[in-house]
Amino acid sequence: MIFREMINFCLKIKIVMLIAVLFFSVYPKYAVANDDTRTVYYVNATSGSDSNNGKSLETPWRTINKVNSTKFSPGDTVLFKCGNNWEENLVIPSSGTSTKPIFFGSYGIGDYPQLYRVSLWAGKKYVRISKLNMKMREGAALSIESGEDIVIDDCIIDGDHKSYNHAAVIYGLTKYGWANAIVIKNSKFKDAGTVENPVCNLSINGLSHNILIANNISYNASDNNMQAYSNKAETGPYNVIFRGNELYNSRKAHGLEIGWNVHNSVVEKNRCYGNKICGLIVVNSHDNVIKNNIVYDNVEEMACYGESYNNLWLNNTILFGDRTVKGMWFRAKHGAGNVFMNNIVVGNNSNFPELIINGAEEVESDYNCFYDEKGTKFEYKNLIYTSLDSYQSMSNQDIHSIEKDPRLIDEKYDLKSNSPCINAGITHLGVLDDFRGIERPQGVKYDIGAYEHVLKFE
Ligand SMILES: [Ca+2]
Ligand SMILES: [Ca+2]
Repeated sequence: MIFREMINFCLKIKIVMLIAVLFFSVYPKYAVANDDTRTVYYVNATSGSDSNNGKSLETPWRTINKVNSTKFSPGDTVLFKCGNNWEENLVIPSSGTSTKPIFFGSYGIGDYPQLYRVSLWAGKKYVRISKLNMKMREGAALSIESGEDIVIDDCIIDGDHKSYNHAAVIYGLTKYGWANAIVIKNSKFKDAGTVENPVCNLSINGLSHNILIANNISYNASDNNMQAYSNKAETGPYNVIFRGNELYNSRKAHGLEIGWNVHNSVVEKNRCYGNKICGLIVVNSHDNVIKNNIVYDNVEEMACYGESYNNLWLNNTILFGDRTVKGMWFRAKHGAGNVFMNNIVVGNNSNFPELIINGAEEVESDYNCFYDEKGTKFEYKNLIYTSLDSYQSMSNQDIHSIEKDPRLIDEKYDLKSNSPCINAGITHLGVLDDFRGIERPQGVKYDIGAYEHVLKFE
């Protein structure tokens, strides 16, 4: 008992440290140049001319080639006409400064300006890009190479069913340093690759850190919708946050893969559904927190593979759909420090297990709610148990967990006011709020699942 408390204490210290790291990271402040010295350039594919000065709506440039070959000053703004199409790549030619980023966006009304690849190569800094539609051609639709302080906001990143590369890539090159302080938010990723040559909608590769991927929608990638990945431990992405994204219908792989040498990262408040394999998977990665996600109707809902350790799986809501054959699956070679707590797993078939812990017996699983009206199933050390009671007594796991209908509100996955998950979780410093951002705990204790029930006085 004392040993377990010590582990919990160490975990808490670790979480506090992890949170401190995240808070003190420097993310871009979304500043947009707004002073009198900036120059605004306009680009119009139908009425423009590259012999114009580009500096007014009446005298726009015509081609992206003109943009690529111009040296911009900090604070400058380049706007492309909505509804226009360019069969040209945009190669961001200049960096801004910390107080005067360079801005690329659109003007007028209509569909976002459509262009081919947008590339930030060789460590561009202080760049803001919004309201552009980037299409994959001969390479990624969006490439960020060793950049710093870059914000992509409200863009469309279109894989266009091509497999030249992932639709969007973030990576570092030793020559130019780590990709650092990169934000992609409020954007739509879609249609990367073919099933014969699967690629991802977004891949965050080696030498990347302080990356925030927030409130995006990603669907129809042929491989993973999104992933963070490195083939070397020393270049593994860290301090990557996937927050509030909706990831669905990967055609061949997972919704989100934290795969290979990713560490000290956070996956929270995402919805992952209808993906070909897992909704959310962690492979050969460590010291990550996976919390407040809603994962449903994937073939395997959530999984932990390979040499993965010290990952916290907290307050997730996992629901089987018609295609689902596994709920939470720990198949780690070394499971030490993997904690599975405050999660809801609802099955729909007596043949399929809600929880599997095989080859990863150091996993600590407790304070969860399991339910399947057709029959729960637990697999532990390759033995099958068909009730929580028998699994508990043989494994000494999930001692405080419950086997009850969590009473979820349809479609919202919030808890009904008579849910047994209310105040049935354990206090965990790794989770300070819920799926919606409501502070935990409400009432006397933490709830189980992605939602913290709020008492209403009506
Ligand atoms: Ca079941
Ligand atoms: Ca509560």
